[in-house]
Amino acid sequence: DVPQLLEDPHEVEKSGPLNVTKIAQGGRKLRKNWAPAWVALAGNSLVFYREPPPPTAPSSGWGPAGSRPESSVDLRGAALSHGRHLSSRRNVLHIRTVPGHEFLLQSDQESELRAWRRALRAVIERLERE
Ligand code: I3S
Repeated sequence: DVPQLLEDPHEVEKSGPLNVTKIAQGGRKLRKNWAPAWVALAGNSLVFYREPPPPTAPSSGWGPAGSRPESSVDLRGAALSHGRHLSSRRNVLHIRTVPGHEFLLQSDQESELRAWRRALRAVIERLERE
């Protein structure tokens, strides 16, 4: 389902390119498949797009109007951890959601990954207080 956030770009807290792989689905381990993605953090969701938005798109960070996210996950109750034990790549972040979906996010830019970690932590903590 397309997040209602598409209509409310003000809720986008962060977006940008990351390398992503899903490593578990519903608690079941998956084979890694690293791929570049355009990732947006908005509301209580982390949304994955295959392509970045075109330069003509509003600066909200979303893909083109009506573009479909590849997938999205609910961050309510999610756990964040350093992913260094799960990958040989540098600057890796591990996310585990309540239903047991697990992702690794990676950037070659340490500052970028740190910014994502901060932003994700802030959203997860806000959801805990709600
Ligand atoms: O955790 P793993 O199994 O060492 O992850 C590596 C593998 O998934 C590998 O794929 P194949 O084993 O299917 O060839 C990937 O190419 C690597 O990128 C994975 O390791 P890193 O350390 O890059 O997450």
